[in-house]
Amino acid sequence: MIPRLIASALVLVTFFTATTNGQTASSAQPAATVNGYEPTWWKEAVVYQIYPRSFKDSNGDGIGDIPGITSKLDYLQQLGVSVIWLSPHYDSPNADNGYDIRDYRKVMSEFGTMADFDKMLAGIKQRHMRLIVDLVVNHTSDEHRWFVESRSSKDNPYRDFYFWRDGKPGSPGPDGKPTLLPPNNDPSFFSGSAWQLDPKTNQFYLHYFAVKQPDLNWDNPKVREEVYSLMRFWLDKGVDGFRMDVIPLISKNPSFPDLTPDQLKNIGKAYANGPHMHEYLQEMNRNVMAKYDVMTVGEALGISLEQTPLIVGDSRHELNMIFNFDAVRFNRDGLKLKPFDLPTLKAIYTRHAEGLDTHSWDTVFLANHDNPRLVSTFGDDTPQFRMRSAKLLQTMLLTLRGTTFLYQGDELGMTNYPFKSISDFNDIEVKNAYKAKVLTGQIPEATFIADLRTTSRDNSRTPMQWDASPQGGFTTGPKTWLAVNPNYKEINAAAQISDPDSVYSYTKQAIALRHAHRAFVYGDYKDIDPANPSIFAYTRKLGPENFLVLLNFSEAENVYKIPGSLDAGALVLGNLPTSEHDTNTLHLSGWEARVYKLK
Ligand code: TEU
Ligand code: CA
Repeated sequence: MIPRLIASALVLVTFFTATTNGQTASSAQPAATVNGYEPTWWKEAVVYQIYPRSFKDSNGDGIGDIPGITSKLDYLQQLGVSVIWLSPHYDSPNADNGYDIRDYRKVMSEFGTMADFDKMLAGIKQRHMRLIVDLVVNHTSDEHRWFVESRSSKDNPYRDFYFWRDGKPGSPGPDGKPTLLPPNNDPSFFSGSAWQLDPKTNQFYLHYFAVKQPDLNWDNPKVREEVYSLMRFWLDKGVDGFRMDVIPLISKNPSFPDLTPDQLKNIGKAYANGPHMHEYLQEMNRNVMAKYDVMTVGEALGISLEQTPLIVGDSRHELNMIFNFDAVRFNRDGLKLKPFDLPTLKAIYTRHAEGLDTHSWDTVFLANHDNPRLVSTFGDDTPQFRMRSAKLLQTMLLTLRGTTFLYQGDELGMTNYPFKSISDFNDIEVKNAYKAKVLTGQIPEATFIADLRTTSRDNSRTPMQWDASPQGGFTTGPKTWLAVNPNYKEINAAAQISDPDSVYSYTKQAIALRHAHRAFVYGDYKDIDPANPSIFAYTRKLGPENFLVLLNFSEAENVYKIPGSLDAGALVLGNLPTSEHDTNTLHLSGWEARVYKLK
């Protein structure tokens, strides 16, 4: 008798001691996982990207700014977004619209003051939202103090903040003088060589992007310390994390060998994943992120799905998640769009579900400031199907596995812009390509412009369409830095906020559905009909919760028999009125989207 009592007493004691000074014990207990995932705020977040130059102008100069964003925080809160990603807001000469930073601790004068920033951040927090800012530290502006110093002389203390190399002797120039060729054949992403000769010291410096965006030398520990210090500056202000620009490119092979013909076919891959990339990301995490409750998402140009767990694996202590480019550019061939093939797109999500386990979190996005508009590229922006297909795409983005990233204006179904001539464009990538490809006669101008109407980044950078007043209510001024899409009278926020059938209202519903059901966050994902050429059908299952998402990616009616004797139960979301439920056969109209509870 006694022994059992003692035994149970013993258990009690251990339990008790465990709980009493439980703080440590229980805090030591990892939070209960959900379907194997450690629940965190940034996994459950719906992120809304703001491109500040195009969001809202508050002072009539035709350029969006921070007080303009602050004036629209209620709009974002009512939409239901939980995190705002702000594209660069720092002091910049805008060679690449802010992705060329001159001073990391100063707000761009066109966007406002630090006080404006602090007021915006406070407004975001008051509305229980969070803010992540853009960290652009693969390169700086050539007007940044560090580079101005660096280029001034070979023995300047900042010389080694960047990559300087001697050129190769080239054939004599027209004046008979020897010319210098770049150190190697590295191309820039924005056309031409990635090397620029600087007459002051007669050496070349590296710039993977524009000439005014020299790459930082992360092998120099002073550079890394400067970066960690500026990150702390913003986190200490209360910022909740970073979107990190082309972060896989930060470690270079300092001997800069020529690229092979194969590597020249995909320079993103050639420049990414250098010898110290993981070491530097781990050092950054130890020195900065580990000390704050923050979210980090890396823009992972050149990183494959297979390499992704090495960056986002929670035991790697590098980044929380990355943007892979496989889906957003699945139908892209350089400046041209390839025919849309749904099974190819669907296969990407199945590969992600199989390639990223519960310790490697994913992102879900199909649009941002570097790609054309969502509905025009993945949907159908003709008048008959624009709203329906825009809603279908929001359904997809908000029911797939990973943190959802929405881009400003897609909640309204904004479309690509009818560019007519090169003068309509602002983007340096376009202007450089025009010089490199059209003025050299490689591509006829008409073809070039026609291609860019479907692929240019400027399609997503036209000003936000707030109402039907002049300039779409983006500004009270007479002009804008980039033209407003002429369809703003039909497509604008004011017309949609109070319209229950609008793309805005539907997006709000879909966001609410995601927030209400963790199955859409942590649930298992399964494509139940991968080969179907027009229907994207997948389930999200978490414990008792089991949802079926059906998306008709064609304008044709589809009488759809759900594979695998699954029965659709109650309808929880749909972009068209329907009375169909508790059945195995559904009549899906063109671009119809439905989310059912599975029986
Ligand atoms: O983008 C990197 C990137 O992937 C794109 O530049 C892409 O290579 C290009 O559009 C080719 O089509 C990041 C920023 O998001 C982008 O806005 C900047 O221009 C770039 O880095 C340089 O900072
Ligand atoms: Ca302004």
